[in-house]
Amino acid sequence: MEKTLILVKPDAFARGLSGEIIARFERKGLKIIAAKHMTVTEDLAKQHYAEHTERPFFGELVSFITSGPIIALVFEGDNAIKAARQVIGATNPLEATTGSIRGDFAIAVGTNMVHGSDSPESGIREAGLFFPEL
Ligand code: YYY
Ligand code: MG
Repeated sequence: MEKTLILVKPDAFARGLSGEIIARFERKGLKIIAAKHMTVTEDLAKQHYAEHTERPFFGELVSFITSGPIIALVFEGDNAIKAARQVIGATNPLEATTGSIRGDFAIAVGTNMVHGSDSPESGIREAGLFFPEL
């Protein structure tokens, strides 16, 4: 079974949509195996988004994800990575389909509500970063 790290990002948390968002992954059939309320440190943000270090938006990405409290969760299930990314929708909320989290709740790519791991390997790596005890 695959693991995916899901982050309810600061925009979603501040808007009071955590419960709505978490419920969508549960309804899809994914199971929560770890969850916590936290604020991401700059160091953790840089490790988590290491693949984007050279991108022009990296600075904004790090400052946004560290800007306020989030909820970090690990969900487990068959094909958890693809299933979760389907629930989340495309990176640009304007291209995400209605019915997905980003399609329903977001407009701007920089504030797109949720993170989900993009491969089984990144799921394991990212889950380990946020939940070393797993
Ligand atoms: O995995 P996902 O979150 O859908 O997108 P990534 O390509 O991994 O980018 C991570 C994160 O960076 C994205 O959720 C928003 C932000 N971002 C951005 O601000 N501007 C872009 N052109 C691309 C991504
Ligand atoms: Mg990604």
